[in-house]
Amino acid sequence: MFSINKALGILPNASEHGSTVDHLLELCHWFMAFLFVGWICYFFYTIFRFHKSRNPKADYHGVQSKAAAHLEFSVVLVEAVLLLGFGLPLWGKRVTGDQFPPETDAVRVRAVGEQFAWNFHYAGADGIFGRVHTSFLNGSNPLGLDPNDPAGKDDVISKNEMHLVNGKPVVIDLSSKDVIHSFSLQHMRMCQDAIPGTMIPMWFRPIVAGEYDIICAQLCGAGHYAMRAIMKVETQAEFDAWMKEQASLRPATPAPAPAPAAAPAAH
Ligand SMILES: [Cu+2]
Repeated sequence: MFSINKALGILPNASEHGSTVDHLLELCHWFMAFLFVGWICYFFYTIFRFHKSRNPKADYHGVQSKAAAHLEFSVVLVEAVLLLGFGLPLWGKRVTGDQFPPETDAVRVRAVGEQFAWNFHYAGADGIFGRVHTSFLNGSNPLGLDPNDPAGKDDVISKNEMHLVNGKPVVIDLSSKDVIHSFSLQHMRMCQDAIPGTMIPMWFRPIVAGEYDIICAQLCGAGHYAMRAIMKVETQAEFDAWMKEQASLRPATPAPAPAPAAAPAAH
């Protein structure tokens, strides 16, 4: 069957829930197409019907028929069904706590946006995220990992590259270091604003292995166009190998923050 989504160039879906989002999009597009054609026909009808030559004298009674009101009500009804019957339940599944997969079954990632890159933080072999604090932030410690926290010793930090396991759910805790960004995973049918000072969880299950784009969907500054990262969906073995490689590349402890500049000497 002809699909408006496809005609508009929707990217292939790679997540478990994505087909339900596509279904809703397709319904909305058909409804919009129907309204568009309807309104255009009505527009031309009014041009013809209320032309000056057909109505030389103004009619002070106006339209008596209730057809327009009934039509408007039907449009509102269809929109309410789309929103309450399809949209809200889909949204609820992604944001309500009891729908999230158990932590032990999921890949857990912290994603932190900054002008203009995405940082990813994995808990490493011990499964515990090291403590982070803004006071530890510097060029070689982009997430402010506390060098004194033993839980953080094996953590994996990656820039502009997120790895996921095919078929395994992922829980991403999303945040930002500076301004509002938006973490957009078009193939996964996921998009969430990254807001400084907050940690927003999102989850999905990737079901098609491959390499996908992660883009920033919020105009966040002059380099916004280049704020792009890669998402690799791979087998558990490939994922474990990548983790091992990243852990071996990481220096034992992040470099300490540079000492504050010395006060100028008094004369
Ligand atoms: Cu951005």
